Amino acid sequence: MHAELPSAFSRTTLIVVDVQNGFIDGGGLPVKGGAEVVPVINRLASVFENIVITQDWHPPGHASFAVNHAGRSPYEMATMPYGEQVLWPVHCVQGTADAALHKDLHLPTAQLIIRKGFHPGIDSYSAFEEADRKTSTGLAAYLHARGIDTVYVTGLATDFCVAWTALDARTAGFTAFVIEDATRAIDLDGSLDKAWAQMAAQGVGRIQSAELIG
Ligand code: VGL
Ligand code: ZN
Repeated sequence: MHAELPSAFSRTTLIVVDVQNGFIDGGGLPVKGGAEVVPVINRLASVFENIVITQDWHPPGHASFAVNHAGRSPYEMATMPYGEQVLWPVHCVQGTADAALHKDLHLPTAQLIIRKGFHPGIDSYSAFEEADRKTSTGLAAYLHARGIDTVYVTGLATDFCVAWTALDARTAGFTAFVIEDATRAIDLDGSLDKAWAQMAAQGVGRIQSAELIG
């Protein structure tokens, strides 16, 4: 047996954020062009030895749903015990087709699915930490235990779950990139520009898939 040389990607993971029916046309919270990320992510997957998937996974009574706040409408702001929160249309309810991963995803080296947003009173955009900014998902410890130091973030939506995941990756000490053409945005009141500015300020790299897979 000869030792294998470590590949360029052995200390990296691809994070595939919330590529679920709920964020695709016809879903509860459709993101414009959401389905277009699937073939790009599938091509990227072929070079990654490690892939982590996230799945938005809400109970029906979740506090982020506008219907659970009397008289409130989707896309309004609400004050939660942990801070300001956008109220969303019902999406990705546990066990429904809306919460299922897109059927055309092909991710042979995916090894972990982080389900998030399952605590009824707390939203969770980030794969690392819930919106109360206290409750860890355990992802940072998992990646450290696997010897991973660099994350490439893809999926939906650029300005919410992708951005929060990339920012928290930096806070947890990882090198982090967002692969822009493998994401699509919701873009509420300038949220996309704001997210890119915040990510740039925290050292998140902004790259295109062609830089990794030519
Ligand atoms: C997301 C809003 C609510 C996302 C999830 O995946 O970006 N956005 N839940
Ligand atoms: Zn959600």
